[in-house]
Amino acid sequence: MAAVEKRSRSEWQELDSEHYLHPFTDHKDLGRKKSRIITHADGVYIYDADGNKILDGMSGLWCVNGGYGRHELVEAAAAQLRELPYYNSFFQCAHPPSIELATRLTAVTQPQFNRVFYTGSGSEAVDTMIRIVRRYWELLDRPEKKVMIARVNAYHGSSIGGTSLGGMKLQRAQGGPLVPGFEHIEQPYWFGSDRKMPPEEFGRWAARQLEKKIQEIGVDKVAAFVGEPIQGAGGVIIPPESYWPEIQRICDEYGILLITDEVICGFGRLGHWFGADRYGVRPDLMTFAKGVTFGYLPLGGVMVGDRVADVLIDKGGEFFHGYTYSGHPASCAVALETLNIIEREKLIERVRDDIGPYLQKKWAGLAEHPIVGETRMVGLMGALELVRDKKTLERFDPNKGVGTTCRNICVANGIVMRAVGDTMVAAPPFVLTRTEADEMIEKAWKCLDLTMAAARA
Ligand code: PXG
Repeated sequence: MAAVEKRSRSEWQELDSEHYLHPFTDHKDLGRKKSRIITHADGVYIYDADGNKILDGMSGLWCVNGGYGRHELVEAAAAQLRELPYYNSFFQCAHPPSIELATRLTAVTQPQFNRVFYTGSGSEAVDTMIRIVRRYWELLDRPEKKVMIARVNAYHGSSIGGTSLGGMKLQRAQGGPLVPGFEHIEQPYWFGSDRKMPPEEFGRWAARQLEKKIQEIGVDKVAAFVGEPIQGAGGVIIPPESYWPEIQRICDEYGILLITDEVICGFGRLGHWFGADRYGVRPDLMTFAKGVTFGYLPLGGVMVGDRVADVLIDKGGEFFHGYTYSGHPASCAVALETLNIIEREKLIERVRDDIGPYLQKKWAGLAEHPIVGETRMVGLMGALELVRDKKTLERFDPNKGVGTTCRNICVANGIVMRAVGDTMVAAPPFVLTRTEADEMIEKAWKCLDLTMAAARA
């Protein structure tokens, strides 16, 4: 028996407007336009209450990497809910799914990772990571080492910790004061720079902003550097190849912790298990969520490297931190089956060697479009820069909201892409076929035409 009432689209829209506060939403605006009600999904397609079929070029919200309609995941959840729907892992208890998953996670991560702390989401993973980092330096009798350095335009979640660590200007401007102890350096966004340096030189320059910041603050006060391997919500900022090796060098030289926030990049998005693997860095901690369950149930966590775990365990006593849903049995069972699917269907190899390169090539072809100033894509994570003038790369007037227009045109024409300002981003499921990739590119081209017409009108 379905627990969810069947209603008409307009009834749902009315109830939605009256009762539901959505994430990151202007409700006065939404009240006028009404929500698009998504009712079901299959493969790489979602369907709305009017029966429109839309290719989900964003994998939900960067998470449904295995596509919709995965019966194995439904069965894994149902079986676990029957066996043991919930028990906590406080008070010296544990249960098989959380233990099995911990073991599997340490096998797919770099060798320094032998332990995991579970959370219910990416934001909770980030908060957990912040508390672990602070605790680590306290236990080493360096309590003054508290400052964590992140990047401008980084997204690390919406908890007060994630908001403070993150570099999203508008988000940070609301509801202060923020948590102290976070500093921000420039992001490795070559297209967004004055482009006077060649990309590789720019990458080294951007990385050296970390060194400059450490020297400015004093290494005695710096705890860690945190970055998304590729910034996702910030607009798929793909760093030049020179960037991460230089970040690694600086973290090593100054002895600070290196942390990658793998909430989007983790579990295959870049054609490697983790973004850190793609860029050849050795993080001390990694935060994850989203793709670990293909988004079918909420789960997040922090992989804790030996350097940190050994100190926490040997010297730390009780760590006063944890969540009711840390290691939820059904979420862990779904994550285990997700890992099975990734391995059985060789989805990471598929992103790296097959559908990734195929889509990348087609995506690069969109650079021919008159309002596209740059295209970029690694694995299945890409962006298009919309520009007013293709020759000078001058952007549209930001007040015109051309990116938002393009996003709306995309959805109306059967494809989900997300707009970050005038940067269009895409991150389709790993199971995307070549035919579906062709469809994605055809639709994107058509939507760019329509956007150009709208922007010039
Ligand atoms: N870190 C990173 C790198 C993320 O991308 C979080 C932490 C927080 O995860 P939770 O599970 O608490 O949402 C994220 C989440 C967007 C968008 O519009 C991106 C995210 C969330 C919502 C919207 O691109 N990323």
